[in-house]
Amino acid sequence: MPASELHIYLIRPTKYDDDGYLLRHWRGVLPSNTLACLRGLTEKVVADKELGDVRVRIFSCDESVEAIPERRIYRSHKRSGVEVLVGLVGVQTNQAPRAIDIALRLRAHGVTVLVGGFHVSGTSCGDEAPAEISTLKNAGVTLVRGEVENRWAEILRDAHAGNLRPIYDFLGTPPDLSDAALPSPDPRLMRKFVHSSFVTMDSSRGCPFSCSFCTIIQIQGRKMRTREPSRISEMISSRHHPGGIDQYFFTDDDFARNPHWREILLELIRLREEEGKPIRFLMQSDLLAHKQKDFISLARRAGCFQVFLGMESLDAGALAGAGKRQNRISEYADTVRAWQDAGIFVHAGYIVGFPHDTPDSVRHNVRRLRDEIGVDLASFFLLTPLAGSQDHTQALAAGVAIDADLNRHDTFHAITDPGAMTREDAEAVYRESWREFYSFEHRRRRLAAWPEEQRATLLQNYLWYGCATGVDDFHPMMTGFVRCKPRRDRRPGFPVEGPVRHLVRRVPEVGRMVLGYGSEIATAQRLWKRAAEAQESRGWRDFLRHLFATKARESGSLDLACRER
Ligand code: B12
Ligand code: SF4
Repeated sequence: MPASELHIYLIRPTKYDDDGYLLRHWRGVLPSNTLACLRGLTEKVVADKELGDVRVRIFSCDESVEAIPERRIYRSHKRSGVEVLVGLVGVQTNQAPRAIDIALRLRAHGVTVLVGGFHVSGTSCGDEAPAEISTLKNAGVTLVRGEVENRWAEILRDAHAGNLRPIYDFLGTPPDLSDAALPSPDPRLMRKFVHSSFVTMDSSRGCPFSCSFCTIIQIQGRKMRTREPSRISEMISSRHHPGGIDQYFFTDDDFARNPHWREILLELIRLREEEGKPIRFLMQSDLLAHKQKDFISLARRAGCFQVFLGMESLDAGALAGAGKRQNRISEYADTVRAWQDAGIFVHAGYIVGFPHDTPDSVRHNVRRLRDEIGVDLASFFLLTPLAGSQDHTQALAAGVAIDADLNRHDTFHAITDPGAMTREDAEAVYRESWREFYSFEHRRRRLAAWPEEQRATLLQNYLWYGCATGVDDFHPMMTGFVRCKPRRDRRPGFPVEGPVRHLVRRVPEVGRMVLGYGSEIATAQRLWKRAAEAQESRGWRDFLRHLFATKARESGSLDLACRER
């Protein structure tokens, strides 16, 4: 007889570091949108009574900031009348090894496990499936490929009836998103992030372009699918309250290609200007967006404070080779200026390791990105043939030697020998790129270009990026603050150290971390002072006031940047 209670655990696995320890922090920075999406979908299934009278409990866990409640899962699993289902969500390729280890542990206790996300979606799950997928299949784990909007109820019904299929494959038939359940961030989890009032939201999915290194187009498609603008503003409006949510990360890969961008921005402007809700957000956009009439000005009025632009390279051959034809290097500087003039920071995505890149050409171009193009922030990625991308298919077909350890497929490790460089050269110049770009002088110059409110936000970003790359030695998008290393939960193949030995390892590490943070904070203090000298001088106490103010700071006003140039 089917159970009368269903306990659904939605877990975002983390990844391992090179020493086999979990990558976990006391506080995270960027929350998982996939986790919030699955939670929203599950809540809707329950609200619509799609599972009849079954009592459903939902628990979400982000392993990058907390431990998986394994004991609680096993206890629920043993209770009669309770069915437990664990969904490992948003599993990217670099998280696949960790996801497999969790799945096998849970399966050994007989718990029902499902795995979804970009790795499963981007990898063949049929007879020719690679080893990691076969391991999951053989262990009785259910694999879910593609998006589950409008399909989650069906899967949950199958689970409840004990009829889960080994694979649900929705790839190639992406769902309509117009009225789909909205992401629902868990308030308990939000408190584990530095900005507890900051959440994610995807207003559209898909991308019309065709870059060869990108997985998105193969999985979410090239046709844009979008949520109804009214639903987005309804949600933002209802969530926004003192102590609630006021900062958003629109995770759309290209917000400018959302056919409803104008309506969404106008709705946000109405919320800000008529209802006095000081919403702020950051978004991703393409390099042509500034040519869309009103796009930048409306984005700014709607509360956009940072835009992420996928510049990828300053080598025209690299862009052409990767099929990124929409990027025109000769226009980069003007594009950046257009955003900055509107009062929006520009954050460039930049890839190291294209076939023609050499250590010298990378160094040269990173300096150009910093000095000529003048972006405020940059995130560097090593070119990686990620599962689901055209580059991956081609590399497999060409027999390219790819590092078999998926944990390293995180764009922070070189997993092939990129063109003119060895893996070691590529990793060395990659790490140098972070240091070169974030020179003291560049940060000072960019900070001085912004008024105090925005300067504080930019300095927070510099602190986070400095701590991630300089102290943790990880990509900022994977890190948070204060690294934790649970002793017992180590990657299979690495020994679990005894308490004393672990202490001997951790004490100097923690010491170095404290000193590292201290040095980053001291640099931030100097930067603040030096940047402020160019303008009306304000003290360090003002910076701290801004730093620890988690609520929106701009109270609806549009303080346009005064610039140094
Ligand atoms: C926002 C984002 C982030 C955020 C948050 C992550 C998140 N998942 O929300 C942050 C900044 C943390 C991040 C970091 C990174 N990211 Co990222 N990120 C994205 C982005 C732009 C949007 C994610 C999103 O919200 N998608 C919408 C959700 C709803 O789609 P989804 O995840 O596929 O989930 C749906 C289905 O897959 C399915 N599903 C998923 N899980 C499950 C589980 C179950 C049980 C079921 C039933 C269904 C199911 O249902 C969901 C709803 O339909 C994607 C690109 C994209 N368009 O998705 C890249 C993307 C996921 N990221 C990517 C990468 C490479 C990274 C980084 C390695 C980059 C870096 N060097 O730092 C790090 C890794 C961090 C880590 N170890 O966790 C790659 C992953 C490719 C791959 N094969 O691994 C992507 C695809 C972009 C790309 N370059 O191709 N990322
Ligand atoms: S890299 Fe960006 S622009 Fe290129 S296809 Fe992917 S999402 Fe679109």
